[in-house]
Amino acid sequence: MTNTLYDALFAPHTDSEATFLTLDDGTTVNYGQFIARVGQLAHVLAKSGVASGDRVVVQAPKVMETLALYGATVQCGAVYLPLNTAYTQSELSYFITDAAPRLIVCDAKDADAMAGIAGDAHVMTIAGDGSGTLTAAADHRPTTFDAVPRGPDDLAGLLYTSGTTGRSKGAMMSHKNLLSNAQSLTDLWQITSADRLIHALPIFHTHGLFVATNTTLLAGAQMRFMAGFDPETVLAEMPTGSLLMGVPTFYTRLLSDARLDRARVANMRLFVSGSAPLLAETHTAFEERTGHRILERYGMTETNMITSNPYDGARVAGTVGHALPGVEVKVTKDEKEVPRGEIGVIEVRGDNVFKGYWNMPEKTAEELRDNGFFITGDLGVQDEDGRVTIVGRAKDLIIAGGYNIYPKEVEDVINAVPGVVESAVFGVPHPDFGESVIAAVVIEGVGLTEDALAAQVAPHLARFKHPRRYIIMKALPRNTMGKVQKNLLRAEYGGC
Ligand code: MCA
Ligand code: AMP
Repeated sequence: MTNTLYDALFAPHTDSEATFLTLDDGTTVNYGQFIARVGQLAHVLAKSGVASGDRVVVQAPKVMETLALYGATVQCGAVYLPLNTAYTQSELSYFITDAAPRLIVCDAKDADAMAGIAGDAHVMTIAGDGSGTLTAAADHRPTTFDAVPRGPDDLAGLLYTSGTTGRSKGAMMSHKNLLSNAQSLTDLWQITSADRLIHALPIFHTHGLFVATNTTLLAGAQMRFMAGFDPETVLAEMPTGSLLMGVPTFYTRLLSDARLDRARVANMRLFVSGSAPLLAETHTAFEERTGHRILERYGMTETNMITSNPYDGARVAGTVGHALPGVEVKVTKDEKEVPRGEIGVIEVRGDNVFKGYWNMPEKTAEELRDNGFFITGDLGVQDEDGRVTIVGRAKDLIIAGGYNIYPKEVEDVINAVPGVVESAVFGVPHPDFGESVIAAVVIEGVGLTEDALAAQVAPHLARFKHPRRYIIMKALPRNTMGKVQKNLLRAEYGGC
C-alpha cells in the first residue's frame, strides 16, 4: 500500500547519510537521522490516537523536531495543520473549534493556555530547544513506522487563510496538490542534491513549508535551517549556500546591507521571491549589486504555486511569469476569458488547486467553479505569450512582510469595541513590509483614545495584524451607493 506524499518525499531518504539540515548551533542532521526521527514521532502520534484523516494542529517553534512532526503526520495518514506562532488565544480558539484536531502540539511555554482551549484534543509540546513532551515521548520509540496508506486525493494539510468575510477558512490540501507542485518547482528551478537552500522563512505557511521544504526533500538537497530571517546570518551563509527563497522584505533588507555584493553571492545559484509583489526597483537594484536577477513567482495557499518566471529565459521585473507546467491560468471578467492584454481576475486550474474549504461548502462553491477553476481574487493581465503581470486585487487584502491581513477581520474586532460606531481598515505603502495597516474609526462621543482602542484590539489579533495607526473620524468617506471609499483613505493617509 502506498502513501503518496510520504513515499515521494520521505521514504527515499531512509538510511541515507547525506546531510539534510544544518541548524543554527552548527549541528548537522543527515537524511537517515531525520527520517528515523519522523518514524519515532509517528509512533507517538499513533499512540496518542492520531489516525487517518485526523487533524494535528501545530503552533510550535521552527526547530528540526517541528519539521519532523510534519513528516510524521503525513506518515500517520493524518492532516498537518500549522499555525502562525503570532496567533493569539482568541484566534487559536477559532481554528481548534473549527478543525476539531485529535492532537495539538504547541510551544512548551504555551502549554497551560493551550490546555484551556484544546477541547477534546490531547496537548503535547515542543520547546525552542527541541525538548518537550512530544519529543521526550519519541526518544525511545522504534525509528521505523509503516506509513498509513493514503492516496493522491486524501488530505495531507489544512491551511487556514483569512477571508474577505472576516472568518478564516481551512484550505484542504491533498497529497496530489502538494506533490504535483513540488515536482513542477523542483524541475523548473532545477533543484538537485547539489543545492543548499538558505531556509529563513517560517514553516507554518505554504512558502516555507511546502515550496521550500517539499522541493528540498524531493531533490535530496540540503537546508541551512534558520530559526528566522536575520540578514547577518543569511549573508554569512551565502558563500556556502546556493538557493534563497524569500518574501520581498528579505531582499530590501539584504540590499540595505553594504556587505551584499558579487563576491558574497559567487556560490549562489538562484534567488526566488514571492508571497507579495516584488517592486521592479528592488529587482533592478539586486541585479546591479549582485548580478542575479531575482526569480519572482506567484501563488496562494489554496493553489500552491501558480506561475513562475523562467529559470532559463527572461525573468522580467514586475511580472510573475508563466503558468507552471500542468497548470492552466486564465484572466476573466464576468466569468468570460478576456482577450490577451486586458485586465481581469486570475483563475487557475490544475492538480495544484485545493479540494475546497473545510466545512464550508458554500464558500467553496463561491470560489471554486464546477469546471475546476479557482477564482484567485487577484487582478492580472496576460501578454501574448501567456506571461502574467499582477496589477491589483479584487479582494480587500493587505500583505505586510508576506503575511496576509484581511481588513474585514480587523474591522470586526475594532467594531466590537464599545464606543466604536464603524471602521475601515486599509493598507498604505511601507518601505520595509511593502504595506502597513491603518484604521479609520468613527466613535460615539469623545471617550475613546487611540491607545485605548489599540489596547482593546490587541488580545484578539496577532501583532502583525494590528493597525499601526488609528485615525478617529466623524464619518467614513462613502460613495453614492454607500460603499466606503478606501481608495480615498489610502490617498489621504498613504504618506503617513
Ligand atoms: C513582523 N512584524 C510584522 C511582520 N513581521 N508586521 C507586519 N508584517 C509582518 N510580516 C512586526 C512584529 O509584530 C513586530 O512588531 C515587529 O514587526 C518586529 O518583529 P520581528 O519578529 O523582529 O520581525 P522580523 O523577524 O524582522 O520579521 C519580518 C519578516 C517576517 C522576516 C519579514 O514577517 C517573515 O518571515 N515573513 C515571511 C512571511 C511568509 O512566510 N509568508 C508566506 C505566506 P512590534 O515591534 O511593533 O511589536 S504563504 C503565501 O503568501 C503564498 C502561498 C505565497 O505565494 O507564498
Ligand atoms: P495567501 O492567501 O496567504 O496564500 O496569499 C496569497 C496572495 O499573495 C495572492 O492571492 C496574491 O495576492 C499574493 N501574492 C503571492 N505571490 C505574489 C507575487 N509574486 N506578487 C504579487 N502578489 C503575490
